[in-house]
Amino acid sequence: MDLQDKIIRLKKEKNAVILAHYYQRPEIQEVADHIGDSLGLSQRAADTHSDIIVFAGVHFMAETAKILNPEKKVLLPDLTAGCSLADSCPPGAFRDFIHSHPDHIVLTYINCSAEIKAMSDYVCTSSNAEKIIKSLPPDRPILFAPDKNLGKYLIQQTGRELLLWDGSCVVHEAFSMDKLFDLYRKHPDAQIMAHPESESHILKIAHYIGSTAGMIAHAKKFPKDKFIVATEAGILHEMQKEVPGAQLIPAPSHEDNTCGCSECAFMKANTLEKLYHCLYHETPHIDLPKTLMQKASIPIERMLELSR
Ligand code: CIZ
Ligand code: SF4
Repeated sequence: MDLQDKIIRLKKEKNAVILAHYYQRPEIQEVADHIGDSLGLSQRAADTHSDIIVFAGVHFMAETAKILNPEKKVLLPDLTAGCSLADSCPPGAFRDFIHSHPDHIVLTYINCSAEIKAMSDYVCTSSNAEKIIKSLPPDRPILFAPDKNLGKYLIQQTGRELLLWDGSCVVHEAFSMDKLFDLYRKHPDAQIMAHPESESHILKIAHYIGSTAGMIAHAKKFPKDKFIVATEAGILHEMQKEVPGAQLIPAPSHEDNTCGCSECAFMKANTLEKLYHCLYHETPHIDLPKTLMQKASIPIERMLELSR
């Protein structure tokens, strides 16, 4: 029996659910019960009846699943699967930042630690950020963290002034404008799609800007088209399954790596072997203090309520 069959058998025996992010390795996406973006996977985590949640994603995502299911075991195949964006917002410095702006509503992108969520009034993802901002009282100033690129994009989209934390994602800042122009010159009939964590010069030339789930939905409207996709290259696996007739080209990175595209090393820390071992041994798992989970659950629940 191969590893994928063993994982599928084990998850049935243990009544476990496997949630995989679009940026996971294809062989992991293939054994998942649900594949999605941060919002979709949080929603699946909130309504699961399984005893065990295996989160094939990064640490902050598994933490969110744990906060929504404090009584359940939440496994993460590799505990070192972190996030450069979450790391760019350390709790001590963020506490000082919000204390020096006590009148501001604290809105945080879900790509942050449980400690940051516990200091927030609302959490959002790139799928629902605009909707959440539009629901906030117009007379209150808003502080947004940790992603400054998404923050700038949201200011432009909503017309609301946001006080921004200076954080970013290495993967979405790795796209090369020069290489992208060269590629576009070779494929002038392609649509450029970009994630709003990308820098503003990339967003300026994009035909479509949206979350990972948004990009897949957009591609489905043009199933025979050609797309240059500026987000983590793992998304191409599920996108190609959804639009088999489309030509998908990953946007080029300025780094000279083997794929020529931008990959998240944290997401790729999870492997099929690690997934099997973590499900078999039920470790490593996410452990958080109860009071922290209670505080962090409030802004997450508000987000889920506003995303229905
Ligand atoms: O960059 C990420 O980690 C993204 C885009 C997560 C998500 O699903 O929104
Ligand atoms: Fe974090 Fe960027 Fe990786 Fe997403 S792609 S998990 S924001 S480092």
